[in-house]
Amino acid sequence: MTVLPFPLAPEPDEAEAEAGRLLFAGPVTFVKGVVAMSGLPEADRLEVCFAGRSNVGKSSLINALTGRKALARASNTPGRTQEINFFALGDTRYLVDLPGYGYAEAPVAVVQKWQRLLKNYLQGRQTLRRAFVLIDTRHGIKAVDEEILTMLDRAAVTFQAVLTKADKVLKADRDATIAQVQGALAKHAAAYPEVVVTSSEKGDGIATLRAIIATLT
Ligand SMILES: Nc1nc2c(ncn2[C@@H]2O[C@H](COP(=O)(O)OP(=O)(O)OP(=O)(O)O)[C@@H](O)[C@H]2O)c(=O)[nH]1
Ligand SMILES: [Mg+2]
Repeated sequence: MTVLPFPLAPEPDEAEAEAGRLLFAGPVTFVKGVVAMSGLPEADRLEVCFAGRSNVGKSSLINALTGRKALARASNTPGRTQEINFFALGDTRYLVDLPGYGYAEAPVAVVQKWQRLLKNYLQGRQTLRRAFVLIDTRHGIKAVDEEILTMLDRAAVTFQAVLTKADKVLKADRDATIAQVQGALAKHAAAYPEVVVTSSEKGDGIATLRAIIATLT
């Protein structure tokens, strides 16, 4: 059997799944919404962030992970998240909900401001341990995603591809997107070599992602 590079992340073992379950069953609190690099909370703990095109499902995924319906503001209106939102997971980790990229419907000056902040954050945050880059299972990796992935390579920030909204596609289409994503990741030095397929709606991949976050050191 040939082993594909960038395989799907394996199911967590019992200990990893339990670590994830316990971490996310504990307290999660909104810390602050940040609009400028000067507003970032002190870099005093491990941090993971959720990046991706506008409307890909970043805020929904944070809600699914934490089991809270409206911790992060999710909406059908693209461009919903306009700040960098910090959530404290216990006192050991920050979860960071980012504004989407590739969204063209807001005034240009406003969009440029978020995009600059987003890029400065992704390139300049010492404690950022992993960036989860969300990819819509219906669409795969697009040019705007490539731009961010290349930036993460240059900044040497490890990123992991997370497919979202898996409930919206048939298995054959899902498999085609997985293959497209695997091919695209092969060109990126900073790509973590496992892909996670999720549905915030149905719960697919949520236990796996919790375990990944809980076992990061
Ligand atoms: N069916 C389905 N819909 C989803 C899923 N995840 C998110 N959505 C929907 O997709 C839309 C966008 O979700 P958000 O979580 O707000 O997306 P976002 O990436 O935070 O968007 P911005 O903050 O605007 O960049 C909402 O209508 C969600 O209900 C999923 O797993 N399955
Ligand atoms: Mg959002």
